[in-house]
Amino acid sequence: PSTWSYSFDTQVYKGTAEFSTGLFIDGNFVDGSSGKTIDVINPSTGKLITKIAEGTLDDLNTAVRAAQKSFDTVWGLHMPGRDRGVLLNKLANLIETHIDAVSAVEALDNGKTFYWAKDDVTAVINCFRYYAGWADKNQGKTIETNDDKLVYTRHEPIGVVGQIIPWNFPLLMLAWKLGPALATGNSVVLKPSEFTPLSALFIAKLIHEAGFPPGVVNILNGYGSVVGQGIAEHMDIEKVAFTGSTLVGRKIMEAAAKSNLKNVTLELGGKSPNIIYDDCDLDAAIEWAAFGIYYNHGQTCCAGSRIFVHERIYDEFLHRFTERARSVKVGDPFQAGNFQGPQVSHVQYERILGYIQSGKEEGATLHHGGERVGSEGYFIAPTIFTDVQPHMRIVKEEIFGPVGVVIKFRDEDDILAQANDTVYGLAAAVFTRDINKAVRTANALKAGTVWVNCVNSLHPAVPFGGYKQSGIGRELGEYALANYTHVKAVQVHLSHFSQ
Ligand code: TXE
Repeated sequence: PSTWSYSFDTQVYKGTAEFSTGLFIDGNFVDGSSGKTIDVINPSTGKLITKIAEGTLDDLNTAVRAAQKSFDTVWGLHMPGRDRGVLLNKLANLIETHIDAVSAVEALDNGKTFYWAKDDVTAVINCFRYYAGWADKNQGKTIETNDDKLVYTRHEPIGVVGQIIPWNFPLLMLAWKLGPALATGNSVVLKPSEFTPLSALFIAKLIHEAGFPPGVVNILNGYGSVVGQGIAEHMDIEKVAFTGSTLVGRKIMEAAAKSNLKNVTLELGGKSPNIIYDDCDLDAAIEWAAFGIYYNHGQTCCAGSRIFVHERIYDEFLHRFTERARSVKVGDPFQAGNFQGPQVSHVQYERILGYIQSGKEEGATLHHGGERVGSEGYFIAPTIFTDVQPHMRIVKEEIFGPVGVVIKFRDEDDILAQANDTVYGLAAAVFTRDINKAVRTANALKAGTVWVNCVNSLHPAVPFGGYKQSGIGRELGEYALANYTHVKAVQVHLSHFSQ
């Protein structure tokens, strides 16, 4: 397979990245069986960066066989957890050694700024180290029943697991998936998004260098409708973990049900409320609200896209929040000081502009932004809508762009009804100085995460996932280990026959 080599000569990073553009199967980079390729586009310019191998169903079968073989012979129950932990730590160290080059590749391919890409890669390293620590600590229990019985549980790896990840946090989602799966001894076939395949190939090279046995991690680029769907339908894949749209999440669950009833975990969309009470620290709340919706260009599943403000401070908030939105620097991801780069792809760019158009047509007020920035690439101005109604698409649907709606509320009852009026339930945030009100509100919100006086705060030890149509299961923390293990109960009868 071809090698891609790229010299970055930017204000924030100068250096070279080099890795294969093939499929990473059974410990080697190989060409795809069809010989076809996928174009990788730079979202800052709309121009081609390189081409990578496109995986097929044949390639998927080869990868699954390699994964199964590694699981049956050298991984799974054949390698002690301690040694798996050593490998995960080695991988984390290698990523740390190459942190600037990895971050630059992520920024180039995804469009997030180099600064924030490096923040992601730091979180990737922390995630692998966190799960390295779990590798020899995920133990079963002994359970008291009768005196003539010894009963215990074992937490056994599931086997070959499929993982399908999106483009908004290409590497972070890879780490959230691989970390717990490998710590618990599963072999993996992972499919990155066809929009952001490059950084995963870089990590595949480092996985090889770290010394993971061949077949334990297979990274297969390809289209969702082919390789992704193939993973969900595969009879020899025992579990599928997915992060992406709710639409595709449904397809995956359906495919799992129709094939081998594989275990499914899903992390899907959101329309998270940010609740700003009138007794909050307003300066801080404005900063957090802007971070909530404009961070990662709004392409965050937990983005605080519905900003609810108490009627007493609504006017002041809106005025100052608009100033804040105006000050967000949009532009070249490799220029220091820029906060927001381009949206990831032309499809997403069009989709977001479509939502902005729908907001105007449905009668909302486009209060700020709403237009393209510059004349090339997929840049969109930080945008604010006001005067919205609950039925409008910009209030109900996930836009996945830098578009927030600001909505008034009267009191606690009113805000809880409005905040929970959504099919999603991924995250929520509350801003107040009153601890009782904060906890009361947090308890009443139907969301997998509630942030108090902050937003978008993530930590590898803290579980993350959704209520309602935002998903099934929890990633991160100790909770994620359960996604990747079977619990086996062993009952040992200690005396002679008795019933
Ligand atoms: O996602 P897809 P898209 C939301 C967000 C965004 C919308 C569309 O609202 O605007 O989804 O984005 C793979 N079987 N999120 O269309 O298609 C695909 O190749 C199996 C929220 O890009 O869901 C990619 O690897 N897999 C989200 C992955 O699914 C399939 C992150 C995600 O892409 C498949 C991304 C199929 N039939 C988008 N079809 C979040 N929760 O963070 C596609 N894929």
